[in-house]
Amino acid sequence: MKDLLSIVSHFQLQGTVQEINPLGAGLINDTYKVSTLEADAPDYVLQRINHAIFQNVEMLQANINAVTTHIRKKLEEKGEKDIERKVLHFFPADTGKTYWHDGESYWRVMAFIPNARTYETVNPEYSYYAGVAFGNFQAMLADIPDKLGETIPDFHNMEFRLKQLRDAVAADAAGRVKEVRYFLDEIERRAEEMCKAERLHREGKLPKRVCHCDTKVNNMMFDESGNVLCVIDLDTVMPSFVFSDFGDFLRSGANTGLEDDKDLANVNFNMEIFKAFTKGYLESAKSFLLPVEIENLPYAAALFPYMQCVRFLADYINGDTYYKIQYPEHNLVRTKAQFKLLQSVEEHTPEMQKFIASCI
Ligand code: GN1
Ligand code: MG
Repeated sequence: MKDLLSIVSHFQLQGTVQEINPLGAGLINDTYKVSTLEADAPDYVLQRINHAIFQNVEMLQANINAVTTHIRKKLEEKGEKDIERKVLHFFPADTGKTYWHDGESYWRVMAFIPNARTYETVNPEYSYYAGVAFGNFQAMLADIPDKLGETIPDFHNMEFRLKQLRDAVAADAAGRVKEVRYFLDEIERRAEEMCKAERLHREGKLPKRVCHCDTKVNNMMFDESGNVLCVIDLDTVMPSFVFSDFGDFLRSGANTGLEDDKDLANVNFNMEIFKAFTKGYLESAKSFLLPVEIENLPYAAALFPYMQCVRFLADYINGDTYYKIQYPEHNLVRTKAQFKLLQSVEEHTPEMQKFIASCI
């Protein structure tokens, strides 16, 4: 606490810090809530940026600054009220930058959004709102004047993720390859089909747009009555295929089980959630989506459980160097759950295609 207090003291904040407690369930950064004593002083969120993963903090914060500034401007133009709860607000440190380097770690502070919450699971009604919100998020960023950098190069590039997995298999650093052969074979069987987006892009048929790239349900804030306030966790906002945001939401939101469910019978793809989310997303994104993007939304729904399966498995094989784990087999359990989800998505492909056709 004392160390955290001294870190907070480098930021230009109002009020006296009363306590600092862990917040949220992210797998990458460490997040804390900073509560202030005075009723009229806001509370804050303090985050230690995972510098091993986000190696270019300057670019990271420049991207976030560009995105939040642009969204704030859009909200003002629309005459929205309560803008402070609808877009993240980062505070400068005494260096003038929106991060502070303590010699080892990088830290940043944003306003805590009051009377708002995140969910780990959502019902169809909330999924519909989430669909509208992520579509709006992409629409608002369609004309951002700044050129955003790739904060994690090749983040959602499926060819690159497969290469990482293959490299991990070749090195077999933790001696785990022999126990995961089944999953490696299942992954390879689908590899060509799953790299379709990269191919379409090379052929000039599929554009990159500014996307959020981490649209897990728990990266969205809702107010007391269930309205979406804003999208959080902006570290991975970068140019990508729209499939990123569509697919990654469903990967978490439409999973009837947990991302790391040990009981695979719990894990299935919930078509009610799919339909509600897709309806909302198409309502707000239809105006800018190309036919090739709309046609491939069922592919996107499969791509993200697949990609996450590849990423969790690569991390397991590497000896758990990327994701936070709670027990030694955690990444393998996650791999299995994502693979089960993928199989369920695959079974629902014709139904998804039919539903999308009915929306447009
Ligand atoms: C990570 O930071 P968090 O927990 O929201 C990861 C995502 C994965 C997700 C899996 C920078 O997101 O890409 O989909 O875990 N973020 C990064 O739960 O790798
Ligand atoms: Mg998060």
